[in-house]
Amino acid sequence: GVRFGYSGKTGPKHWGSLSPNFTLCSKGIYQSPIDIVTDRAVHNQKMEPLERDYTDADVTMVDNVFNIALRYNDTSGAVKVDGKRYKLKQLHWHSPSEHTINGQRFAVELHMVHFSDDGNVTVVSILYRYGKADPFLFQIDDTLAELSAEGCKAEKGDPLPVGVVNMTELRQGAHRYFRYFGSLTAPPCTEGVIWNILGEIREMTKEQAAALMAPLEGSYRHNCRPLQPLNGRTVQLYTG
Ligand code: BO1
Ligand code: ZN
Repeated sequence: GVRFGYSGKTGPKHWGSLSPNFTLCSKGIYQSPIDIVTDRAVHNQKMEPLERDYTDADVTMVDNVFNIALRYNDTSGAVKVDGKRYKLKQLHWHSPSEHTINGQRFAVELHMVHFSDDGNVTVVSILYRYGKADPFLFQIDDTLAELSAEGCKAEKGDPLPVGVVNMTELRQGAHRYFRYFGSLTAPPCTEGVIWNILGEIREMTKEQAAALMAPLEGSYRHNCRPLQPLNGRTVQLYTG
């Protein structure tokens, strides 16, 4: 495939012209990420608490060149959005955060990418600031180190086994979240993605954040797409 980047000639400004499959990256009108202005978010009484039923899951870790992802299988559980089930397919990290809140950018953003049986996508996004350690990440420390150490030995995209991860932390905390309709934040920038951004900011240490980006080549350690225009969209807010 076409190699896109985050700076220079293959950077975000050029994504739309790198491949005919990427035209939405420049021509799309409902793109992600965005700045979430909390004062303009609209309370939606019809929204429900984000119901997630992830089970402890046997996952693999893959270096996608532009991020590090955990891959889940069909039995790992799902999130329910507007009554429809979206199965967890993969999760990955961006640093610094792609979404901002009232102009504030955070250290790391976790994207949990889900698909419905009819191919629709919803992402649950969790923002992190530097602080105390995130226990979820203890479970993948060793595999991250292994991925970093492998260097040229492993083919990019070859999955490494992680084993069973406990999903308790990632099932919790959606008493308050923002929802809006946007796109994938990386090529092909496909629209129709339902974004759910948790309102509660979590913490991880600087070392944990660095470990998440360490296997990536230099320029990909800053894998955040610039903010995209809102173009009249409203951000909805659920509070418990
Ligand atoms: S993100 O969560 O908006 N940063 C994002 C960006 C790009 C993708 C996924 C999430 N890419 C897509 C690929 C599909 C693939 C899917 C799931 O990821 O375009 O081919 O099936 O891994
Ligand atoms: Zn992402």
